[in-house]
Amino acid sequence: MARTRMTLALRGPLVAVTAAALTFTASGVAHAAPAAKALADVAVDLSADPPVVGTGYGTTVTATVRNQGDRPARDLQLKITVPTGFELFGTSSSSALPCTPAAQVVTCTGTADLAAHATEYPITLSLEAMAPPGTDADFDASVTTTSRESDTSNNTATRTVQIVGVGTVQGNVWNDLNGDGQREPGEPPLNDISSIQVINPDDGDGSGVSNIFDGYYSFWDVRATRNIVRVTLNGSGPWTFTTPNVGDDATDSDISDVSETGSVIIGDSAEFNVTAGGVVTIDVGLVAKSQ
Ligand SMILES: [Ca+2]
Ligand SMILES: [Ca+2]
Ligand SMILES: [Ca+2]
Repeated sequence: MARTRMTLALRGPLVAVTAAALTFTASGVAHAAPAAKALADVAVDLSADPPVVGTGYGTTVTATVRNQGDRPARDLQLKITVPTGFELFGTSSSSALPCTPAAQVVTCTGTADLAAHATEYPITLSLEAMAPPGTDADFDASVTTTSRESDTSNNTATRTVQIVGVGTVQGNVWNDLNGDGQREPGEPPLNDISSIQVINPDDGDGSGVSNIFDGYYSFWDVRATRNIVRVTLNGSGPWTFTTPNVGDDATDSDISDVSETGSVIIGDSAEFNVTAGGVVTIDVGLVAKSQ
């Protein structure tokens, strides 16, 4: 009886392949499929400053155009639409993509092809907020090229800019002589801090002072967002923070020690909300370090 022999359709060493990458001829020899045609792919991003603080305050919005495709992009055109509520008073751009504002639309036209994998110098709009606090406004950008693109879903971008009001953050710094965490008559004001800052924990922006007088500080233009107060003391100085939040919020200290090194002692308040036109009081009680 003749022996039956199984034969494999493919000869030669077995290789792991992905179906899409290779094709097989009748002889079973693998060939790479032709690569997809290289195309341009322009894209735009918009970025903006943190929340703007109300009418008359300046802000900037920046557009970045890049070609993430494998072919140059011809005849680049970028349009940025400025929403009502913002007045445009300046545009900064490069000679490769110069911009012309007309009413609320800025049009930028490429003067040369944008090379594959290249990014244009960013276009920055200088603006003034005209809308009242509480307004949200959308900036829109769109970029086009006459070159064929592999993806057009990334040719537009929108960025919402929030206009918020400002409020006041103030407080007293005092020597908590009896160490009970309460500010009482006869306990004197202190100016002996390295700095006091008001910081938005979401974006890290804020403002600060290094000198105060009569144990009193005040920031009257704090954005109406979440904030904290951060107090820094000289680590080799005579003071440290008293126990915070021990009683009546009107007279206790609101700063907790968060870190100490040889050179600085840092204390933070809890987060609080500043409202437009509102006043928040954050007091800072200090005690003499025990010897
Ligand atoms: Ca694209
Ligand atoms: Ca006290
Ligand atoms: Ca308190």
